[in-house]
Amino acid sequence: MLSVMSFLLNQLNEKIMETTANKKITSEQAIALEDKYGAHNYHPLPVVLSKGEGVYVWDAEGKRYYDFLSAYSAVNQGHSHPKIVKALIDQASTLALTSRAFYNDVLGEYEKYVTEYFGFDKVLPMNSGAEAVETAIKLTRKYAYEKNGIAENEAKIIVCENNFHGRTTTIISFSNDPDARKNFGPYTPGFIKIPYNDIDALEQALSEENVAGFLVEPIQGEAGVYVPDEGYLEEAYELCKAAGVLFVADEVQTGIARTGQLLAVDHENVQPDILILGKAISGGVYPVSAVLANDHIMEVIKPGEHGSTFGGNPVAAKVAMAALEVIKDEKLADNAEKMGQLFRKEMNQLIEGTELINAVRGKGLLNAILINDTEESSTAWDICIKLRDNGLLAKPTHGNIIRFAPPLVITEEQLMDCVQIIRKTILEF
Ligand code: IF1
Repeated sequence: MLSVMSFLLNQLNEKIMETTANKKITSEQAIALEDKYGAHNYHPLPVVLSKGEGVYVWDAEGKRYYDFLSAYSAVNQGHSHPKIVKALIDQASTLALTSRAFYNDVLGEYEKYVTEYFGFDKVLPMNSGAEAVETAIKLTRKYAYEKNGIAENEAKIIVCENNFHGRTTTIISFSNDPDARKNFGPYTPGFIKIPYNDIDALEQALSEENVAGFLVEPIQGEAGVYVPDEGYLEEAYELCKAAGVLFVADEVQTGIARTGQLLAVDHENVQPDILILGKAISGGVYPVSAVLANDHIMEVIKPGEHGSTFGGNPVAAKVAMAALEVIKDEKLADNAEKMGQLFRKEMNQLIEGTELINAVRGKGLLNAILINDTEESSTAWDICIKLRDNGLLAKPTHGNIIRFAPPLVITEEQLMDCVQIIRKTILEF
């Protein structure tokens, strides 16, 4: 059975190789095509990737790189993990999509698996991270009206400055990043913005009327891997509980073993009322997101009130189960913790010998180095170009921060190899 499977896969691979070999384009051509025919809503690092495996990616000319972005932490299990890819192929060739108009024979099994895995009564499956955040917002509001007696249309959700929760109209309404917001208004009302990592500000906001929830990233990713003080999440959680306000954790980026625990809130023994997951819940091979909550919360959503054509489709369900199994089987949270400690230790040593880096921060394998230059400078970008030339891919954020987030399957030997590339690049810069 397995040998038939791998024979078929090989045949398929050869077919794909043939067709791509025939139409093989250069990196230059690929960039020119995107430039001409695609919306310019991103500013990619100039590298064109055509293959990935584990911690490695290859460009169109066959040069190999370490991937130190992991598709913004979606590829925690490594590129094209065979077990996850097999789940994808098997289910896609059996039954790909039914919509939720009918039952399918995989979704229930996944729902049982994922709720037991994270310790919640129920899950609401969606596709992208932003959709899952929207779902959590709707759930938080509806719960406030139907279970907490807040008057219709009056519910407020507390959010943090410098948050990143996605790109929908409502989500950008409570962003304070001008690029994400400007000229996309009018904005959705109903949000209170407070400084991140500020318990007093939270306490103050919780004393306002009609507060339904507190939506928070356990570590702020887009803000440049900003780790709050130890105890912040637990205190925030306790304050919310005392105020009867839902604690909503956006673990789209920090979840699924990235920070050295299955969830970043696990570092502080917090069980959110609503948990938002995305990205690595699929190992990056398929868009899968999820909102988890217990019955008394989830039951406020009834048939016809929320959904998505693709949410909870059989492929997504099988892929997510495989991706979550890989996390446990390969003990990726432990590895992220160990490799993260080693990485920050090595970076701190590097910092002692250079003026170019001010600090390293992060948790597990979600880390960033702060470049000793202004946000307006191109230094971080230029360093990333040199890192690329030396075989490691990372992306700057805010002009002077470089995020380092390799797949969690990275070995110590590979990590030390990467440390050497970073050291060499920085010292030669
Ligand atoms: C882009 C950052 C990462 C997220 C959290 C929800 C979403 C995200 C905490 C939405 C998405 C992304 C998307 C990405 C850049 C990125 C990002 F730089 F903005 F902060 F990962 F580091 N909640 N994060 O981080 O999920 O709808 O994209 O599936 O290019 O916009 P999505």
